[in-house]
Amino acid sequence: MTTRHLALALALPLAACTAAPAPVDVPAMFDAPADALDASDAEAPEDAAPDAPPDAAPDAASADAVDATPPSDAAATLSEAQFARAREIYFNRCAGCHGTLRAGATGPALTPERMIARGTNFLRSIISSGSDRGMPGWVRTGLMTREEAELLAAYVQLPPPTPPQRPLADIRASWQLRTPVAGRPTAPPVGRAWENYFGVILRDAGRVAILDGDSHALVTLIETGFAVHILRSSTTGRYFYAVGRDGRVTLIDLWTSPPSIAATVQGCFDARSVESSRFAGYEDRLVVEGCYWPPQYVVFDGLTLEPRAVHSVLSPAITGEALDEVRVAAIVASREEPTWVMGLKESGYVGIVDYRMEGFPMVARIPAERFLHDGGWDHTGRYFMVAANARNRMAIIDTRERRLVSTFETGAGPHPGRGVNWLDPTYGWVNATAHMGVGRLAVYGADPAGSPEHAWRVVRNVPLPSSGSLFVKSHPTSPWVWIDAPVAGDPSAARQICVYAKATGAIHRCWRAAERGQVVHFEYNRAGTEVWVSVWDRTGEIIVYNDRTLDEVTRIRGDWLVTPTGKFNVYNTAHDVY
Ligand code: DHE
Repeated sequence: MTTRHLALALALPLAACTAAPAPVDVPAMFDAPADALDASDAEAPEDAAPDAPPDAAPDAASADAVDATPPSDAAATLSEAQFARAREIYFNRCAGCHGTLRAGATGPALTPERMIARGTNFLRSIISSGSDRGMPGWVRTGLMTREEAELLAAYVQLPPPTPPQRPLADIRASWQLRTPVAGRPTAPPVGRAWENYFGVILRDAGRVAILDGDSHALVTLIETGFAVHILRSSTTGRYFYAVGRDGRVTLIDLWTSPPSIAATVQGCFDARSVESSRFAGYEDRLVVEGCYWPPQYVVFDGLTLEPRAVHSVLSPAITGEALDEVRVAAIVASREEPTWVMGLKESGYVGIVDYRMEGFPMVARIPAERFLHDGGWDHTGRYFMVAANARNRMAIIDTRERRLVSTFETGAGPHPGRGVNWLDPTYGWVNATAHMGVGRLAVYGADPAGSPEHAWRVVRNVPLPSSGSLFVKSHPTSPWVWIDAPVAGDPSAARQICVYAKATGAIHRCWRAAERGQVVHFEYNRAGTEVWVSVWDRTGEIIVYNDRTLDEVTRIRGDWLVTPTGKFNVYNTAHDVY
């Protein structure tokens, strides 16, 4: 056993992670620490760093886990077992925002130099209590014990370990075809409005629930494994593709009774995005997975998930800086041509993959803005609008001409999800983003044909009661835009919903929707008459609202409803309705 010294030993018991999701096999994924890593963080998003440490007072959520050892500000020594445990916690909870190699992106860089300068007390405090700029209070919300926070505070002061690559042969070895195409139903289930099914992610249960959008009843539970992040529909809607933080892709067939897993494969060790082939003639034929680690995209057969190709996306940044980590963030599928369009987070390029070509190569890399994250199409399906959230900007890509049209500032930490398209009474077609770091809905012009003078400029800055928003949502038939705030520092703000009125350009109403957890992410039913919202808590709920009156229709409950997050209606997801 080796011991990793910074200064003083941490007298920490290895705490069991009672609130952690089903474990992913992280230790197998990493090699020894890369002591020789370039720790330069000149381009890392410093501006996302919290200004001051929050109060480190212990809280009720972690009371059971309180260790009598007085917290120390001295740097730490971690035993090999502690290091392995901290590495797993980091991977499960922190890598998404701060990067596998800790070079920063949505969250600031956590390089050893910067972390040692911050000191153990500061680090323990911010890990425990969070910040009002989007950093969750992990101990405050009960998702980490104090011991785990202490371990992490030490871990981030040490050099990050180097994770392995994942070549096509390894991906192929993970592929499991449970039901060949010939063994599947040839017609949809009789008497089921399957195109109004919802796939609901039960994040920490490692499951996806399929619900009937007409009756609100549970249809079935699918064992998808660790922390599914999003679902996307195949173009016909028959299949859901689920992608998890462990890089596993699950193909769910909605035509079996009940819906079931047809195939699985693991293209990466860490992933957030998946998308199907949407161009005419390619419906349901191909699917692409965007990896966080390794830096690559993987193309699979859309009906079987048989791996077809893997391509690295590693390159220097648009600024010329060398990079060790480039993550594939949002992916959208064009209907104008057989391409996928993907934001390459750290490098700042938007890549275009032509899936009509042999080997599915990336045929264009458009310099846009660094730290690209989430986004979606404009109402025509020509422009890809993607948030560079650590740069406080939106970037607009013309996918037809394959060029950057504009970038513009919207506020601290824009996070639109897929965004919302609607016709504003003054500014023509617009889109909008709320923000993690400021209480503001920024409505921007997105109508270069009809209202060129307003296109790609913020036309309305609408104040919101708090920062901490992640998603906005609407439907073509709706008078409203729904806005959440799940990562607001104040727990009561994190349970709030606001509704913006398209007609008046102002907030119509805000209300507290739950008494526990965080209220997150919206999805409409197929008809656009109901909105589903998650109460993200171990005792979770789905609140269903009438979209016209904003009245509650029902609360879906059940002991299976553990930590519901994203919800995806089959029809709306297959048709990119947003
Ligand atoms: Fe997400 C979308 C990455 C945290 C729920 N999330 C996305 C996308 C990316 C991303 C790149 C766009 C995918 C696409 O369109 O192809 N998310 C990340 C992170 O890196 C981050 C910040 C930290 C992490 O460790 O993962 C992160 N995301 C979260 C959450 O904490 C959420 C609320 C709950 C969870 O599952 O962890 C969450 N992200 C979602 C959802 C979407 C999403 C529901 C899809 C929105 C949609 O309507 O399409």
